[in-house]
Amino acid sequence: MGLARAAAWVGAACLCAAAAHGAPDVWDDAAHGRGRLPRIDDQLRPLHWGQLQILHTTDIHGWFQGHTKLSPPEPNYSGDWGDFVAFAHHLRRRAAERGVDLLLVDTGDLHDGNGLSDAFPQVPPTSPTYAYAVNGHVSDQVFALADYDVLTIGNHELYNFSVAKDVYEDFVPRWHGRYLTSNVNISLPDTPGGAPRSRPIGARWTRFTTPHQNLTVQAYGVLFDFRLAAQGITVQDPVAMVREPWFTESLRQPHVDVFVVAGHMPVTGDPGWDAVHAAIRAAWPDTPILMLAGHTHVRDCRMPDRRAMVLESGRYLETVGWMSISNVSAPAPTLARRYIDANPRNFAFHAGLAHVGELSTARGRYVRAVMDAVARAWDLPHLYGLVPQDYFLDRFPAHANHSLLALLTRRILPEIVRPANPRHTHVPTVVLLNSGSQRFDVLAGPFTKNDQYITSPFRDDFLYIADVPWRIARTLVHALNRRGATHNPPGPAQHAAQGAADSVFQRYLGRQWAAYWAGEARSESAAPAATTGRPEQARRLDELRAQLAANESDSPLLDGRASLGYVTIDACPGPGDDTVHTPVPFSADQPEYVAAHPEPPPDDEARVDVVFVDFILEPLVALLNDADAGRRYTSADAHRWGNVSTQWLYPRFAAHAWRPQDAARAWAELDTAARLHGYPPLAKYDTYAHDPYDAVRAARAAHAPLVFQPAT
Ligand SMILES: *[C@@H]1O[C@H](CO)[C@@H](O)[C@H](O)[C@H]1NC(C)=O
Ligand SMILES: *[C@@H]1O[C@H](CO)[C@@H](O)[C@H](O)[C@H]1NC(C)=O
Ligand SMILES: *[C@@H]1O[C@H](CO)[C@@H](O)[C@H](O)[C@H]1NC(C)=O
Ligand SMILES: *[C@@H]1O[C@H](CO)[C@@H](O)[C@H](O)[C@H]1NC(C)=O
Ligand SMILES: *[C@@H]1O[C@H](CO)[C@@H](O)[C@H](O)[C@H]1NC(C)=O
Ligand SMILES: *[C@@H]1O[C@H](CO)[C@@H](O)[C@H](O)[C@H]1NC(C)=O
Ligand SMILES: *[C@@H]1O[C@H](CO)[C@@H](O)[C@H](O)[C@H]1NC(C)=O
Ligand SMILES: CC(=O)N[C@H]1CO[C@H](CO)[C@@H](O)[C@@H]1O
Ligand SMILES: [Zn+2]
Repeated sequence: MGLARAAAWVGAACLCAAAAHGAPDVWDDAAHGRGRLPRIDDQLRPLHWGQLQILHTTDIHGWFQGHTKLSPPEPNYSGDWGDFVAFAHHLRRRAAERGVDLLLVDTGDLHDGNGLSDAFPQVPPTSPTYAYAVNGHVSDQVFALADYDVLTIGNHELYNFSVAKDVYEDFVPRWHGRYLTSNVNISLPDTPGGAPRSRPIGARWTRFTTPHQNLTVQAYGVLFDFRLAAQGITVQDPVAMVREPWFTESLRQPHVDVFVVAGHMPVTGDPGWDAVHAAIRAAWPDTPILMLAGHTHVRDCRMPDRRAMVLESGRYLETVGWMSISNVSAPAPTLARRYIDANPRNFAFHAGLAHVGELSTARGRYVRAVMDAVARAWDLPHLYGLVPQDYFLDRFPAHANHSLLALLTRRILPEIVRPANPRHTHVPTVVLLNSGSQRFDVLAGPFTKNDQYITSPFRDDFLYIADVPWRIARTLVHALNRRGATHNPPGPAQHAAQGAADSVFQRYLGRQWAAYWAGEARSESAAPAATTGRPEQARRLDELRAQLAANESDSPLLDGRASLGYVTIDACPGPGDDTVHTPVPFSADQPEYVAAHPEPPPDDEARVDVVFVDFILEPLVALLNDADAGRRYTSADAHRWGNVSTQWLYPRFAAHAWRPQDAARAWAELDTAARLHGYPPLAKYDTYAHDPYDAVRAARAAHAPLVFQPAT
């Protein structure tokens, strides 16, 4: 019903989009075949089945169409929502065959980060579909084509009141009491024009019985102590929530077999989980507590006691988490977890299918058709250009050729932002950008409107302050970086909250990389583990960074080693990742602010224009006043720097430097890179001059028979 309504609306949007764009360049992933299958020699670790298992997703952020780029490790995450729906279907069937139970749990942040959730067309308030023109309205309906058992809300559902209201009115009802918000309320009038009344967005808690094992499950949904919600939303600190009378009362039940808590809270470093765990334990000393976490985008797990586990399952539909428990009522139940790489090959393996072709289901294909229709209606495949090589957010140091920050400072800021104002022809300019404005790698291959939403979703305009002496202007980027993360600039709430979550994710990557190199050092020298103290790890890491910076095209880690991906170190027993990987290289050398300086540098006393993203206006004015005793700066000195915003940097640069006529060269480079990483060669580009992705389809077909090598 809801979907039909959305479909009608999408249809209407389709007409406007087609009319507005004439005959655009289009890159149609759907028509060209989806992402590539993973390497066939990967070793996979099976799932442990118990009496009750949970399939967990979190922080999908709109990535329902999966990862379609060819650069490693993206093919690991090429599964889309259709594949996931099919996977869940096969697992439910397997569970039924075994007479055990499977629950699907999601822990929020369903949108913000991908075109399918964010690129909805703007409509005027008079339009009948105005209420649905909010982030996530349509993609939530795509999500709801999977049948979840327990869900909860994320902070991204709460920054904008219209979005939260849409979740409350349109999304929560379809879950019939299984969408749980134990500590999040929304204020709305009961009747139009009435006084607003605060009430939980979902149910506070629920109980149900599983169909096969007849287990009584009691469930809650908790958000971390989030302070930046829109007005009209109240989030109660979980530490206070567990002292509420309703919570204590909910624990006075005659019988519970298992507690399931869905929480948009990180496994590590947040007091929320310990509060919830302790409160349940006080009333139920022996009952298993299964906790599903989110928010920091990492894979992480720990066991607060031997009958409790808390699991966080990554982000962006890269990871599907698995938690299982057997001997539920025994004194020592067995708990297990797995992080599944979200691709059709791994899904087929875990579903016990002989062939990836058996994964697909009618519902899965329907899901894909719906997503393709939405994507086309919203013009997401619109092709801006072909990116000739990979540019990474944090795989290389910021000065390396494959660093996205280097691309920004060397090309995009000077060639796109600087010329946006004719002043640049007679006044030298310094252009300042915060690296947090970049949300994802820019990878080789097609750069579409969808990629615009992925890489640079925030819209920040550029301002400038004129007549700043060069000797002052040239120090600004260092001064901004010195202020560091402890002084988050005022600005859109997402910037600050996201910055904190991102740094946890970066530490997660950095740890894998450091541990990997410490391990390499050990095995190569056959030295005992004693040499692996932190300083040693740090030294190896520095060596490696230097090595990578000296010759980026070297991939010391790839010859004969496992494919790139997550190598999670968590606090639960045994290895967690379902695929044996080599960690993705990581460099911590990523300044928070970068600058494009005038070339050649002007004289010290020359006057320059300082151009910067609008939300750092306040700190920038403060820094200028600190540095320049000769002038009093105020925000009134700042003016708009032309028609350019962070959202449009890549499309404009693509039009200027990445035109599709470079496709042949780009394709050849992609092919070389893919072969370096262990893929079979692609077909020659000229065979596919009009349809390079045909080659992907061919490569995919060649991989179709699965050869699994179970890990030992
Ligand atoms: C919330 O979202 C709506 C719909 O997209 C938009 O019109 C509005 O400006 C947003 N509000 C804020 C405060 O960003
Ligand atoms: C949430 O709503 C309930 C029910 O209306 C109310 O009793 C409670 O005080 C509210 N909590 C907060 C934190 O506003
Ligand atoms: C299911 O469990 C409940 C309570 O644990 C029990 O009362 C009931 O008899 C059980 N039903 C079946 C069919 O075993
Ligand atoms: C369940 O418990 C029994 C006896 O307590 C034990 O033999 C068995 O190995 C356990 N099963 C699992 C999967 O832990
Ligand atoms: C980086 O790119 C520049 C310009 O293309 C080139 O001259 C230089 O050799 C490259 N450096 C490395 C380390 O590849
Ligand atoms: C960098 O690596 C490439 C490919 O392995 C090699 O051909 C080249 O000689 C290396 N350059 C340096 C400076 O080591
Ligand atoms: C500003 O830039 C955007 C994006 O490139 C473009 O669509 C729009 O027409 C421009 N507006 C003006 C007034 O030039
Ligand atoms: C399981 C899986 O998807 N493996 C792929 C991950 O990405 C690497 C590239 O580093 C591929 O080679 C693997 O096949
Ligand atoms: Zn998130």
